[in-house]
Amino acid sequence: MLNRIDLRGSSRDPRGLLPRAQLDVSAAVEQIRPVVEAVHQHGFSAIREATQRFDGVELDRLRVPAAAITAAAETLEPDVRAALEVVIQRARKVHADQRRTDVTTQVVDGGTVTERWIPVRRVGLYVPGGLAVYPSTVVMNVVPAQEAGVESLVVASPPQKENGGLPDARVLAACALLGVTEVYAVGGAQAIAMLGYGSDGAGEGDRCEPVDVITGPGNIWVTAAKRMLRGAVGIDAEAGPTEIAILADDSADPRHLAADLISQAEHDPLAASVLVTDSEALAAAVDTELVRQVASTKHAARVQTALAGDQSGVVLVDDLEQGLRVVDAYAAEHLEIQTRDAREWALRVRNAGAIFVGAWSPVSLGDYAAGSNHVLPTGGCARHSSGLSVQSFLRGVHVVEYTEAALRDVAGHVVALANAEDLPAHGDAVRARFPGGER
Ligand code: HSO
Ligand code: ZN
Repeated sequence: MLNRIDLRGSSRDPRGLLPRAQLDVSAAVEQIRPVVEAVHQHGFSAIREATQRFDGVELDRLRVPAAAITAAAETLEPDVRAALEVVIQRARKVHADQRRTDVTTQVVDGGTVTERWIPVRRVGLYVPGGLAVYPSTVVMNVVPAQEAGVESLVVASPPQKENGGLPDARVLAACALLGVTEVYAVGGAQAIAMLGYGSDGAGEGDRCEPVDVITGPGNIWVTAAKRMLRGAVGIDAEAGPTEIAILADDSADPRHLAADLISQAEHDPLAASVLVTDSEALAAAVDTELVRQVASTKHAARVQTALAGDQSGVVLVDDLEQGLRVVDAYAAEHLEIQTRDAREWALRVRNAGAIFVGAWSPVSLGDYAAGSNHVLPTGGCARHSSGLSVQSFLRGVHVVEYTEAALRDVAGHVVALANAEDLPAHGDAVRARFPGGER
């Protein structure tokens, strides 16, 4: 079922040899540009028009009424509520530990630099609709923002025809459980534009003030709009179709591996499932398992498409050392290590959005209930970016405070460098304070 990429005996750099979906975000930017610009110029009327066109929903207001959010929590199935409560509590525990304390460095006598961590004031959290609905993504966006101390946070999620033009009821219920009251029934590029530029609404109390940071996953149109807005607002790492890579040796259980590969393929026909192994026998056993398990999985059609797609495959390597180079080159959103001494191998990984160690830490645990965050970099962005965290909502601001003596002491060096850069006025700004000379 999986494409086979045999790198055994190859000493070439594995980058470029590995399967990966190519998303043309730049082309998508050109397609959504008119929508984003229309929302910027015309606000609500443009959002209404786009919502009618893309979601088939007639929006009569932007904001979800408070009563609808409360009602969604009240009608939530008890098992889903209990699960969300546990998941929120675990995520809070992990993200609370990510809070940063201000650090003051005494650089010299009388000279300090303090790094102050200041939360951004207002954030917009995007929760996608599409093939699935994602109350868990509400948790993964909201919890780090709240733990960072963000004072104003809003959620935007596409309106669902089946829910009377409101976002999915479970998404609303998750908002209620987290204490989020500002929710917009807007999705796609128009939601990102609304968050970034702000928008008027249908009348009294129905407007969206612009935010400082937008986070959260979405489809290619959402990603394109975020790319377009970057700079005007802060944006988290770009999220493309989900990916799982597994580094496994012959100690791994093929039934588990197949189940895990299927679990992420379930998101999207473009999702990537990649197995990297030094065991031909394991590769064959996983393939047999995939055929067996796909037959009985609910979303067999899209799973099958994802697994058979060019973006998925089994990569055969000589040994785990080469396997490690391969998974580092791939920089998966999710990387499972299912080998002997899994923890040792995991410690050596450099590039991955999140790492799942050993037989009892599947990706779907992390998707929901490990306490870790599931908004993670895809498409190789794990080489340079991290998943969503408290840090995504903080800015480190240097606060500089020197005394007269401490400035006098370093003045000559400032002047020397200012002259070297042919910016003498910089030096003069220091000299002006010491009319009789610095010494
Ligand atoms: N695997 C997705 C997150 C998710 N899975 C939400 C289930 N619900 C991207 O990390
Ligand atoms: Zn998932």
